[in-house]
Amino acid sequence: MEFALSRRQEEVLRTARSFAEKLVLPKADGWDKSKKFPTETWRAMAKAGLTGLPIPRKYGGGGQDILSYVLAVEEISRGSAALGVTLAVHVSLVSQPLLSYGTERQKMLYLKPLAQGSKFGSFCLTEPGAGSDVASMESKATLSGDEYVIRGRKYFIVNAPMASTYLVFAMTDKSLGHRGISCFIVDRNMPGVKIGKIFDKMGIRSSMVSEVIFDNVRVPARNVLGRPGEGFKIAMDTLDCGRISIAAQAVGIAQASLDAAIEHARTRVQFGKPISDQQAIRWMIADMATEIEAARLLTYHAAALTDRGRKHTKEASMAKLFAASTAVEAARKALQIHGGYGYMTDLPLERYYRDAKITEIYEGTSEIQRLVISNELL
Ligand code: COS
Repeated sequence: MEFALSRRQEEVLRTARSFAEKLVLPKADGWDKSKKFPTETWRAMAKAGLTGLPIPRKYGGGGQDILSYVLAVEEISRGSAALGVTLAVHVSLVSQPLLSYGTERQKMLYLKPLAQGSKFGSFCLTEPGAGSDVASMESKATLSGDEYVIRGRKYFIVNAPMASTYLVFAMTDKSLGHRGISCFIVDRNMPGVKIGKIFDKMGIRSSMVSEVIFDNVRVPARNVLGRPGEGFKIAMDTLDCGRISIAAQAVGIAQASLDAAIEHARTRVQFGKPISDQQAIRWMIADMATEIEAARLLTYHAAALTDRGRKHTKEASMAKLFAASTAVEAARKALQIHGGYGYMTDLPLERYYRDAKITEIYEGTSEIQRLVISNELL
């Protein structure tokens, strides 16, 4: 078993870390407060080759492996979890399925600009009444000549307000249950695509999340991704990879929390000595560091399995489950170590706490991860 990163992976890690330290960390609080997506920084990420890292060069990407991409998501999320999820959704939930299931035409037309970062991608699966229970979706796509007509509403869709390319899941044959779901590539310019409610969120405030309405959108049949009826499988397969990137996001938030806690514990003096001399504080820091390392190893392991073309459903869910609770706990402890200072919005601790919570919810709640893990075991 080899625990070392390759030279290429180390290089990606260095690039992402330096990018995050120079261009993300110092600005993340401002983005959070203004609730505005940092478009300029995204452009700089594209220029640095971070928006298509695991996509082959032929399709505009960086030709790196999934582990390298995971390292980048972790580093970006250490600076801003909102920018981290924007990247994770763009790559894992849109570019990756286009790469795995797309035709050559679809890859050239849709994947390439996404990998180059000139367009945004968005994954339209969740509906107001269909969250964990994907197969209960109500969106419909009806074949009419050589086009499908899509009608439905998608909810809590990350990146939707600024996206140009949507992967949209809809029922093409309700009688077949999950086997009647198909996946479509929908262009923002197609008539009938409308952005609905823009959500105001507890955390990841500078990422854009909205409702998307598909009002009789006519999509050419050649824009079906994979085969008709293959949508549920594509969604599950995509989420297997997406969950690893959310685990990486959670590790990034947890690491940022630990970094802040160590710095504060060393410099804050109470009872005549730094609070890092108090056993209560030392134990919290030791537990945080141990849990973060375990979460990181689970995440890298799931990524490495993906790179080797091995099944990684269980490992991705384990990584996400553990990393998400580690992030929430690390953010809570770091805030506690900061005392009253941690509760104020002058410091980023309360942001870490708010941001960490969503990792236990999106791309499958922690309860769904336990369901997936137990299904795999039993
Ligand atoms: N990869 C490929 N195929 C998979 C799969 C995976 N990881 N997981 C399930 N499948 C297949 C099954 O093999 C089964 O295939 P058949 O058509 O041959 O029967 C089919 O999908 C249905 O599987 P299952 O019966 O387990 O589906 P359920 O409707 O019970 O749903 C869960 C399973 C709950 C795990 C799924 O709906 C899920 O992941 N929900 C959470 C959704 C989510 O993460 N939402 C967030 C949206 S993005 S923010």
